[in-house]
Amino acid sequence: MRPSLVLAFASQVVAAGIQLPLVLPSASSPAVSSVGKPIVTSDALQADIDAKNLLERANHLYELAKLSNPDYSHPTRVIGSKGHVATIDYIYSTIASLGDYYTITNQTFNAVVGNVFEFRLELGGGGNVPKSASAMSLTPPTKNKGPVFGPLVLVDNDGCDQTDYASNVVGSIAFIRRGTCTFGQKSALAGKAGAVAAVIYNNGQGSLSGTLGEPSPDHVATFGLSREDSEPYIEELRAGKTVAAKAYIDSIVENIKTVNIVAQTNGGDAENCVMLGAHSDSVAEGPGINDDGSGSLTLLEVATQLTKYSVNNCVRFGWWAGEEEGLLGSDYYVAMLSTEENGKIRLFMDYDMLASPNYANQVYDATNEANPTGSQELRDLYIDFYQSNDQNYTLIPFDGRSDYDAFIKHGIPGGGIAAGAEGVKTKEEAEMFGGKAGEWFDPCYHQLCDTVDNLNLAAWELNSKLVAHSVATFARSFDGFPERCTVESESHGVASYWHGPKLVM
Ligand code: DPN
Ligand code: ZN
Repeated sequence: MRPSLVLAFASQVVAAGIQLPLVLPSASSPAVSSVGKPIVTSDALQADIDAKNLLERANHLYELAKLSNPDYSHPTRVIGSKGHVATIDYIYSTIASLGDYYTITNQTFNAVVGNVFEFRLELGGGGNVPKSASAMSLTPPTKNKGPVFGPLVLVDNDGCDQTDYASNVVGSIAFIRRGTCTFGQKSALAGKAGAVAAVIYNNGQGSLSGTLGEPSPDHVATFGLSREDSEPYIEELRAGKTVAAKAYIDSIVENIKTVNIVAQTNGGDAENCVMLGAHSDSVAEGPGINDDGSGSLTLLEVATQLTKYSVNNCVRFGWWAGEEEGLLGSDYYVAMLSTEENGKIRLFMDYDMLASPNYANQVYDATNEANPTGSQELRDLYIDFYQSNDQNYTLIPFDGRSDYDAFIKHGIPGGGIAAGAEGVKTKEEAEMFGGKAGEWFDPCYHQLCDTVDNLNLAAWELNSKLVAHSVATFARSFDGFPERCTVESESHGVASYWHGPKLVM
């Protein structure tokens, strides 16, 4: 491992330490297990995709999620749960059962998980409890997991510099405007300045919930609050009045180990790989059968069907853990790649949520202008697929909300599709795709009801055929697809509001 990678890793992700080296095709693997098989074609691999097989896998996955019931009182596949361990086992054993077609690698890493059990914020002498108050994910508890008291103190500017925290922040509850830097940075600066808790208020519409991200010993218990709920107190503070406040958070932040699984074909040019990924974990609140059981199972099914064929280029599948905690697994995987290994990945395709019940055919609007060259060619492949299947599609922001983020930030062309999460379907979209305008694409997003009943099988089958098409296309040839540029010349380190499913800024 090169020192520069260690540094890059340490500053980027929550997790640290690796138990198993990243092993790419082992020397002992048979060189080609696909000898004598026909070369894969898009039509053939697409024809192998059947909703019946996908549904069978989804039913099995739900049974695995139920293994968490004794600990969580409901089905979940959140990292650290029995349901997630069983998911990892299922993926591993399915690929292992395919014999020597793939080389499988387990990549274990440390992850931080948090749980907020209870919280309460009271503002003003009358003990007003603002409705929009939420505890940030990965927040530490208040002192001794009990209530703390202090005057609310308005922090200067956006609270991104230590000098924004005047001496009267000591012993106070720091009141900080959203913007410019991450929630985690604000919380740490407030803690360093001696605040007993922090409240970050929105500068835009609506409530504010997000994550502090990588834990720091300087973090203090931190809440998010809407602008509407904040305004009366900001006015009082600006008028020189004192606002008493009480904060309480009972939470834990703990370290666990979890696992990425990577399977690579033993056949095909190992210097030129097409890579695709999905996340194996769910949120704690539910079983995550659409998010991202659908993507994970599609990859498993495509990997299974692919074994009927030979490939010209290597195909590498990744199942990431800890996506819901902030893209931990994919961040870790990419950070651990040497420059040489990075250069072997010609492109990365992200498949997260393929079966949303009130679906839209969403293609990430990954342009070459803003992303590594080749991202746009991939985007256009998806557009062509939907068009040639007489399907409408929409372009959605490529903004760091899923596991493609680390790849594009490290120079690897990326893209993907999704069927939609908590976005609201417009009237135009209802005309394009059917379904209900005014409702979420996935009304069970991050909830207990993300079960097998939450899947749109027709959308899932079509999107799985799209996945098959993308795999077959690049497994056959990279002709016309841009060559990889060096990691350095193609790094895209622009800060974004999202890093995974939670706001960080
Ligand atoms: N699949 C969502 C999650 O893991 O929480 C993230 C996501 C949301 C991805 C919206 C795409 C669009
Ligand atoms: Zn997801």
